[in-house]
Amino acid sequence: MRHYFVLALIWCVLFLGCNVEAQAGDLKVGFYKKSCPQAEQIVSKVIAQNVASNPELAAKLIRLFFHDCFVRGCDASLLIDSTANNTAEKDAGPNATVGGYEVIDAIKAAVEEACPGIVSCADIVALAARDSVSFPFDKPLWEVQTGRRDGTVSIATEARTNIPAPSFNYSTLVSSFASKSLGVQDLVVLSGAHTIGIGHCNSFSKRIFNFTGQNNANDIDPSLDLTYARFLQRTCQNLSNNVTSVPMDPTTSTTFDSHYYTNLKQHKGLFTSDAALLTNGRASNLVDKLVDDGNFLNAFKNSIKRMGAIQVLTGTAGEIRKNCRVINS
Ligand code: HEM
Ligand SMILES: *[C@@H]1O[C@H](CO)[C@@H](O)[C@H](O)[C@H]1NC(C)=O
Ligand SMILES: *[C@@H]1O[C@H](CO)[C@@H](O)[C@H](O)[C@H]1NC(C)=O
Ligand SMILES: *[C@@H]1O[C@H](CO)[C@@H](O)[C@H](O)[C@H]1NC(C)=O
Ligand SMILES: *[C@@H]1O[C@H](CO)[C@@H](O)[C@H](O)[C@H]1NC(C)=O
Ligand SMILES: *[C@@H]1O[C@H](CO)[C@@H](O)[C@H](O)[C@H]1NC(C)=O
Ligand SMILES: CC(=O)N[C@H]1CO[C@H](CO)[C@@H](O)[C@@H]1O
Repeated sequence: MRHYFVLALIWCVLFLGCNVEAQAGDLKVGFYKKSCPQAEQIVSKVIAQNVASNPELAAKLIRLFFHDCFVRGCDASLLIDSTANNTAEKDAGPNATVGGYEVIDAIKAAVEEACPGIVSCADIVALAARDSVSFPFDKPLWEVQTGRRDGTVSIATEARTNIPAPSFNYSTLVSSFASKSLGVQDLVVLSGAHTIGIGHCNSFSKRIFNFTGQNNANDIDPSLDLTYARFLQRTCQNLSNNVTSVPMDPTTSTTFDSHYYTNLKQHKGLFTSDAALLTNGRASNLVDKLVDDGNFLNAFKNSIKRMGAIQVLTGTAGEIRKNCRVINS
């Protein structure tokens, strides 16, 4: 008896087989092969229809996946609407600029029509992120494991405490990712998603207008390229501007490539959290390697798979939501 316990414990420690990742192993590629063979095709079709006319959607959807996974795991809790009694994750500050919910609804409607009650919203989010980012490449950039089930809890304050802020430094970023069983490599690689999409001025304006509390046009974060900082100042105008946005990768803002790392090395990372990746030797070495496009895309495959397995609900846990915005009654 005791023997088995010790063996189980060793298994647990060696393979992180206990607790948080206990069910991650239950995910697999092609989970719906028998139960809903058209599922993945439907997702990619609806995504193609939407992304073709709206390339910015890819950034929205991969960010949606990240914000979902970092709060209660990848369980589509971010999709749940607030009710009279509950302020949900999507209505928390960090989610203020998350988008793409309508496209998830459209996919869910199409999938429900083909196979009612089979495909989880959480899996749709994971597939939609992959397919939207991959669309310009005409081939899937990474493999998506499926078999996630949907959570039944969504609490705004949990988004505030679990989503890393753009003001985070290296050590707070590392602990944020560690709390989701992700390492330094994952942090540096997944931050590369900032190769697409936009950031609003108020996410970085302290760096260009009020870095040390002087609140003047020369109070600029010294880790920021000065010419770039001046450009950002002209674009943003003032410290409280929350309407203007800038591309995070100024040169190739809709192309999913390794250019994020090139920018970083030129001190043009937009957020403190981006610049922070150069403040640690190990992370900075990784940045050097990831400047190579092939290295980046390969590493991204692994890290996004790990992100997609955070605290997943599988088997009979959770539910398959009928409407991604509402917990089944
Ligand atoms: C490392 C910690 C991270 C921090 C602090 C962070 C923070 C932010 C912030 C503040 C924005 C801009 C929001 C706005 O102003 O509208 C943003 C945008 C974005 N983030 Fe992150 N992020 C992080 C990691 C990630 C990860 C892991 C992914 C995906 C794998 C990701 C994907 C994106 C994308 C694609 C956008 C652009 C969204 C759009 O264009 O609407 N981020 N992030
Ligand atoms: C809100 O809470 C009240 C009292 O606890 C309950 O009667 C009501 O059914 C709840 N409404 C919803 C929409 O959950
Ligand atoms: C990082 O930020 C945390 C929280 O704001 C702070 O306590 C810590 O001193 C900072 N670390 C460094 C190295 O600046
Ligand atoms: C500038 O930064 C200082 C120190 O962080 C802060 O006390 C002050 O409120 C900021 N100024 C404005 C206008 O937000
Ligand atoms: C800051 O700049 C934005 C964009 O130009 C503008 O909408 C806003 O009114 C300005 N706010 C202040 C306080 O000047
Ligand atoms: C921007 O800031 C203004 C003034 O502080 C606020 O009323 C408004 O709700 C904010 N808008 C967004 C999109 O956060
Ligand atoms: C899309 C969405 O629901 N955004 C919400 C995020 O949270 C803010 C509050 O901080 C709401 O105002 C937004 O509506």
